[in-house]
Parts: sequence; structure tokens; C-alpha cells
Amino acid sequence: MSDTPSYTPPKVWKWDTGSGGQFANINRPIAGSTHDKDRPVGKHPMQLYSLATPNGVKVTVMLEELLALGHKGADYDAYLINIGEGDQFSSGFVEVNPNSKIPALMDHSTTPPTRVFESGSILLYLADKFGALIPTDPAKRTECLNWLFWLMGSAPYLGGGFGHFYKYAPEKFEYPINRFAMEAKRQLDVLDRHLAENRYLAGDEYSIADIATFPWYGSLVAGIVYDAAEFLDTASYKNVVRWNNEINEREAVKRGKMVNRSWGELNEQLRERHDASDFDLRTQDKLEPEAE
Ligand SMILES: N[C@@H](CCC(=O)N[C@@H](CS)C(=O)NCC(=O)O)C(=O)O
Repeated sequence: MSDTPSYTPPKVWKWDTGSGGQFANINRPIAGSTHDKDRPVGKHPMQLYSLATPNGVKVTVMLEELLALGHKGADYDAYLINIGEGDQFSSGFVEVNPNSKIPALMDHSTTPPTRVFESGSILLYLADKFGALIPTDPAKRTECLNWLFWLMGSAPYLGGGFGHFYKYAPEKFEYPINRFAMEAKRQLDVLDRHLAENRYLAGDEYSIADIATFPWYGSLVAGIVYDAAEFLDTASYKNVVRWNNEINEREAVKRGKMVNRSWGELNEQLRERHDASDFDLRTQDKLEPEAE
């Protein structure tokens, strides 16, 4: 069995030292803001405070898809929230999301502005507001929401479970890696079997269910998150690979993946987005060409 050292929990857990591992510095057992700082507000109806992690990408792809469909009310300013620096604990951010996690959206087209947090809630809010990327037929809409909620319940096992213990934990322990590798593969198989019979998650229509899911499971099979494609033999989930490739060909998806991105190739980083022209004019290679 495992070489995991044994640990006897104390009677009452106390917050003393950091747990170690990547992101340990931002983990806290209490909610609320740590410092006073207002949110910036730009000129567009939608104000997004985010980062290009899989949860963040869901929303920037959604907004770019809506704009591509001609919904001008979906135009947006996207501000970078550096979660490694604790921006999610500013008073202005916590007013939009008391859970201190990106993505967080403020809809300034309503009076008063509407706050929307939790990526699944944001996708559903925008889909309903614009009547787009969600089927209108009640049975198909329900199937779309089945998969949207499936993703919201499943991804934490992939990210917080498998990804944490396989990639980010300070040491590799067999027990949690086995447990979450098993679950990650089971989830991939759920998707693979469904996508063998369906072009998209909700059937033949591309929808918010796909927009929520591909940044997690698509990125996993593409080897973009956790460097685990070989370990989990993700190439064997052929239908997930086919579906992810197809989604990544979409122009709105290519744009959405660049927004609030502060790592990787400079020409793929649009750290803040305030105008459609920013994709051509304000990527990081243009803003700091000497770094190329
Ligand atoms: N269920 C949330 C999860 C959001 C989430 O976990 N966001 C992470 C980045 S992907 C975050 O902001 N982490 C900062 C922190 O935990 O302090 C959603 O889907 O919106």
C-alpha cells in the first residue's frame, strides 16, 4: 500500500502553518476581504473580474461567442484578478463574489447592477439574458443543464482532487493520487460514452454545457492542465479528443482563451480586454515587444 505517513488529527483543527504546495499562500480558513480596494469599472455593459484558468475561460469564451452572434449587450471589460497576489480578497471583489474566487461578473445594464458569481451561474445568466447558446426546447434545455451541473459537480474532483495531488501537492502520495486518478478516468469515460453518440453535450447544438466543460476535460486530454495526458491515457478517450478539437477551432474560443491570461506565449496573452480591437493591438507581445 501507500507510503503516506500516518497522521492523527487533533481534537480541534487550528490554522497555524501553511499546508505547503502551490497556492498554499492564498488558502485561508476564513471568508471576507483582507484589504480595501474598489473595483475598476469600464464603459461596457458587462464588467468581468477574472483570470484565464479553466473557470475563467468559460466566461470569456461565452462573452466572445455572444459577441460573435451579434449580441452587442454582451460587450465587456475584463480586468485581471491575480489570485496569487490575493486580488480576490479586495473589498471591491468580495462585493461581487463573497466566495473570493474568479470569475465574477457585474451586469451594469440593469439598475441597480446585477452581481453574478459561480461560473455555472454566469453562463446560465448570460444564456438566458441573450436567449443564446442554450436550447429552447424544454427537453433539450434540461439535457444542457444536466451537463452544466454535472461539470460544476465533477470538476472539483479533477482540479481540487486529482490535479492538486498529482501536480501541486508538495509530495506525491499514492492514496489520494490513486483515488482521484480513478475518479478522473471515470469522468472521462462518462463524457466519452456520451460524446460517442452526440456531437455536443446537449446533442447536436453547441451550448453552455460545452463551454463549461471543454476548459477542464478538453484541456486535460490536450495535456494543457496537470501534464497528465500520458498518466491518465487520455488519448484513449477518442470522442472527448474529437469534441475538444472541434471546439478549439472556433474563433470565439481562440479569443476567449487569450483574455485575462498572464502566462504562456506573449502573443496569446490579452491581460485586460476593453475593446474588440485589443486582440490585434494590445496582446502582451505588442505591449512589451522587447521581451519577445
Ligand atoms: N465553483 C467556482 C470555482 C471558482 C474557482 O475555484 N476559482 C479559482 C481559480 S480557477 C480561484 O479563484 N481561486 C482563488 C482562491 O481560491 O483564493 C466557479 O466555478 O466559479
